[in-house]
Amino acid sequence: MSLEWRISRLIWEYTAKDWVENIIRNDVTIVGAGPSGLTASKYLAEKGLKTVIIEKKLSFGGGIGGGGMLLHKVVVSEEAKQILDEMNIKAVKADEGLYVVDTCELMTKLAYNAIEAGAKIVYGLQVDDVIYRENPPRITGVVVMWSAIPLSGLHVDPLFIESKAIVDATGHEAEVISIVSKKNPSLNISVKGERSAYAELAEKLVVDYTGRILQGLYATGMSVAAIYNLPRMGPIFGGMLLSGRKIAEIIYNDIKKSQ
Ligand code: 48F
Repeated sequence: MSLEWRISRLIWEYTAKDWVENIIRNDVTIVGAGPSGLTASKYLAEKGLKTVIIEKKLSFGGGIGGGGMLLHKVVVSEEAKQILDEMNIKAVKADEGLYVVDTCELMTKLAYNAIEAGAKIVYGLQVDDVIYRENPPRITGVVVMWSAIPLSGLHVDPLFIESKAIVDATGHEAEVISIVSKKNPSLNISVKGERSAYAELAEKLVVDYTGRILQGLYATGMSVAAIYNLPRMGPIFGGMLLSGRKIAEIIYNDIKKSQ
């Protein structure tokens, strides 16, 4: 057998096995591998929940990589220092209540900790709809497509992933909740868009408002700001990490209660 044939066979076989055993039915699907989604996935996976992150790009980290205006440092507030410590992310105390973190270290270690805890990140896959059920209204999964397909202009039907919980961690556009809101007007869910910058207030409110949107559907990170018209905070990331940890706790408790 040629090496070419063996390479192809192994990739098809092992990808198919992973999809069937771990991906198309899981406990939690997190949409978006930014700071909030990665943090949530670590805390969910370490509680033993089968957690899958769907990321439309071919990289993790979301907005972390851009730092502050492409400068390779971001700021993290004191309140999130415990999360940095738990993930062994180096942080310099640089001002009252503020730490400075290297962008590449932050995104790499968030992803490392998520994967070490057992979460799976799948790249190049885009969520473009959800699975919806009535009585009571609830979201039971997501509809996915390779992100290259919409770019190609080809008409291709998508596939489905079933989950007990879906998390919109898509950032400033709140892509998943926007789709739910547009396609299901009877649910009365609206995405108001975020407000102008007010960093101090934004850091607190994004955590306060993090939570469940509908049975089976949750929001974390900047998608929370987009849904509730909260202010933006710029390149300070404590709120993102705390929001991710909070949504993991809420989902874990909801799943435990439903068992
Ligand atoms: O934007 P992003 O980093 O979201 P976040 O976790 O963090 C926001 C901060 O980075 C920053 C900020 C606060 O400090 O203002 O901007 O809320 O990461 C979102 C990820 O979701 C992916 C996208 O490529 C990015 O990596 N994403 C967005 N829509 C989809 C998606 C989709 N429909 N399907 C799959 N992935």
